[in-house]
Amino acid sequence: KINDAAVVSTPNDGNTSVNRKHRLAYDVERVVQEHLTYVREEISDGWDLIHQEGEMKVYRREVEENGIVVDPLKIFHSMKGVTGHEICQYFWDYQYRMEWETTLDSTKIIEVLDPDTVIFFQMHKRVWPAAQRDSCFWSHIRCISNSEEDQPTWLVVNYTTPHHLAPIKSPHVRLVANVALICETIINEPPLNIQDIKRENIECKLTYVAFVNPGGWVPSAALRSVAKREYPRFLKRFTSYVLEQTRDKPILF
Ligand code: 14H
Repeated sequence: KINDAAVVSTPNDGNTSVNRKHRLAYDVERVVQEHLTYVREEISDGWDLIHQEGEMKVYRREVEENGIVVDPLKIFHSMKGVTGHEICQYFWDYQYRMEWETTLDSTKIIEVLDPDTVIFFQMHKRVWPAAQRDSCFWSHIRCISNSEEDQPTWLVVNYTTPHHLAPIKSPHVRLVANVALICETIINEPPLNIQDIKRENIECKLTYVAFVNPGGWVPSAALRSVAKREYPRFLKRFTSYVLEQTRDKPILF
């Protein structure tokens, strides 16, 4: 049977994404728009800079809900040599995931909703003194053109959803997450001809935001110290992986 969603949708075509009518299309649209609205928000009172390394700045706001740590996290980073499209593609595409993820035991796609939206089921490593966590979330990649001259913004959103193929089974606890990676590409000293752009002329400004609820009680201090260590480690490892993978490949704008 031909997949209707795949036939009618036009992958990565920018601002016209509600032409794909899978059951989560409106959910995806709502969450994407929310991230786009807040991405430019300045760091204000209540956000602590918890890690800084080169261009990377990791901020966190301490928040608890019913005694459970749900600290929002924001990372700003800037790197030379890769485009936003490349960063987002490597983050979204499941075939590379286990090469840069160090906090997962497994990852699998349990449903393809359209060419840009899939549902993942992942088993996380047990890194804190608590039950092992799993997650089930839709993952959507999108390109948004802002103007004719500027490079488009690329983003990936991962957002928890229930799924009949991923029932919650004790002793595992389900993480609840709303995570976005948003990338802008800047061309420094643009040559007249687009074909002459070299990797040294390109720069990517990325924002990573994570709202993760551990889904059950975890000792606050342990969770905060794991988060403080693991988020910067993830971003460093992931970005150097993308640099290494793309170095000798043609630039993907
Ligand atoms: O964003 C990251 N990874 C993606 C791709 O695997 C999945 C992620 C996600 C997480 C949880 C639920 C759904 C989706 O978006 C990189 C994540 C790095 C995580 C660092 C470890 C943080 C430890 C604190 C977690 C608190 C939960 C007890």
